[in-house]
Amino acid sequence: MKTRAAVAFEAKRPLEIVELDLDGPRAGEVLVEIMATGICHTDAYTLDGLDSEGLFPSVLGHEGAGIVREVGAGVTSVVPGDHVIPLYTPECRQCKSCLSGKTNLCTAIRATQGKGLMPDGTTRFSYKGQPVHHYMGCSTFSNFTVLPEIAVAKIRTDAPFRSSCYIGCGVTTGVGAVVKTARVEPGANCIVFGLGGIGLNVIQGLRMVGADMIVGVDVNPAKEEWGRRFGMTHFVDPRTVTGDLVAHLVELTGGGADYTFDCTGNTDVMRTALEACHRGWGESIIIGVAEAGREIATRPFQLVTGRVWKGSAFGGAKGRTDVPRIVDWYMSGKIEIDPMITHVLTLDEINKGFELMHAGESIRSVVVY
Ligand code: NAD
Ligand code: AHE
Ligand code: ZN
Repeated sequence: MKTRAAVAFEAKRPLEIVELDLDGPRAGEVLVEIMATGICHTDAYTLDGLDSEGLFPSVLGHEGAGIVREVGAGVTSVVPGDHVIPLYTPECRQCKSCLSGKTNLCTAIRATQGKGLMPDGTTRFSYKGQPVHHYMGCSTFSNFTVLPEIAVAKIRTDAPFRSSCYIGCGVTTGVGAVVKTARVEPGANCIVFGLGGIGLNVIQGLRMVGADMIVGVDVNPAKEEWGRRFGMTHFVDPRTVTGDLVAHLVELTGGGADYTFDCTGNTDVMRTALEACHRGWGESIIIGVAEAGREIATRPFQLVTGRVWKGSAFGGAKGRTDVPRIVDWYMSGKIEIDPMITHVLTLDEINKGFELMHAGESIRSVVVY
C-alpha cells in the first residue's frame, strides 16, 4: 500500500512529505493507521545528527496513537479496529528483562530496532524501490506504519487520539519517572531541570504524589508560568543566580533535594542535578538524552556520601501493562494533557513543530492526520 510520511532523508535537513510504499504486516506484526503523533525533543535530536544510533533515510516519530487496520499471522492480542499506542519500549513478557520484574527495558527486539529494522531484519517502508528505515520501532510520522504485536498497547476507545498520543512518550516518561523510577513519597522536596514537554510531566507527577517542594529550573523565564500551572512551587532561572547554582539549590531545599530530575539532556545540568541532592539519600534521575560523545562527571565523593544517580527510559513503564492505566488517569482527570498541547499541525506543517520546539515556543506540537 501507499502511505504519506514525513521522511528524514538526511541529518539537519527539514523532513520531506512524500508518498512511501509500505509492505503489509508479516507474522507477529500489525498495520496501524496513525491518527495523531507528538513531536518529542528526541526526534529533533536524531534529525540534528546527535544520536549515535541515528539512521537516514528514516521515518521518525515515536509518540503516536492510532487504530489497528490489519494483523499478521499469529497475532492474538489485538484485532482490527482496536485503538493502540505504539511502544518504543515493547513488552514481550517472555525475555529475561521482562521476567526479571526489575526493569521495563524489554530486550526481545532491541537489536533490530536500533538498526531501524523490523525483527526479521527487513524494512516495511521503501521509496522509489529503496528501503527507508524505521525509527525507535514506531515511525509515527507516517500515516500508516507496521509494528510488532509486542510493541502496541491497546487502549480504551473513548480516549481522544490528539491527546493520548502524548502518552506514547512525554506523559509516561515524566509521570513514570516520578511514580515508577524514583517512587517519590508524599512530602518530598524535588527539583526538576528543564520545563519542556517532559519536565512539566515530571512536575504534574510530583503534584499527583503529594511532593511538598517542587522547584523548577529553566534558562527560559517563560517556563515559570508553565511550571506553576502544573504544580511547581518555586522557580529558578540559573542565569539570575549570583554565585554557585548548586549551593543556591541546596540552600533553597533545606540541605538538598530528596529527588532531582534532569529533563534537559545537558551533561553539565546532570552534574548539577546530582550535586543538588541531599547528602546521605538524595536521588537524581537522568531522563534527558545526551548528544553522542558526551559523558557525565562528578566527584565520586558525591556518591560515597549517599547521593544516587539513576536513569529512566519511558518512565520505567511497562508499555502494554502501564500505558492503558495512564490513559485511565488522563480520562479520570488525575493528570492533565490538553493544556500542554500548544500546537496542532497537519503533516505538511510538521517542520514548523521542530522550529517551535527549538525556539522554546511550544510545549508539545501534535500532528493530526
Ligand atoms: P523540550 O525542548 O520540550 O524541553 C527542554 C527544556 O529544557 C526547555 O524548556 C529548555 O529551555 C530547558 N533547558 C535547556 N537547557 C537548559 C539548561 N542548561 N538549564 C535548564 N533548563 C534548560 O524537550 P523535551 O521533549 O521535554 O525533552 C527533554 C529531554 O528528555 C530531551 O533530552 C529528550 O531527548 C529526553 N527524553 C528522554 C526520554 C526518556 O525516556 N529517557 C523520553 C523523552 C524525552
Ligand atoms: N539512541 C540513543 C539513546 C536514545 C535514548 O536513550 N532513548 C530513550 C528514549 S527517548 C524517548 O524520547 C530510551 O528509551 N532509551 C533506551 C533504549 O533502549 O533506547 C543513543 O545514545 O544511542
Ligand atoms: Zn520521546
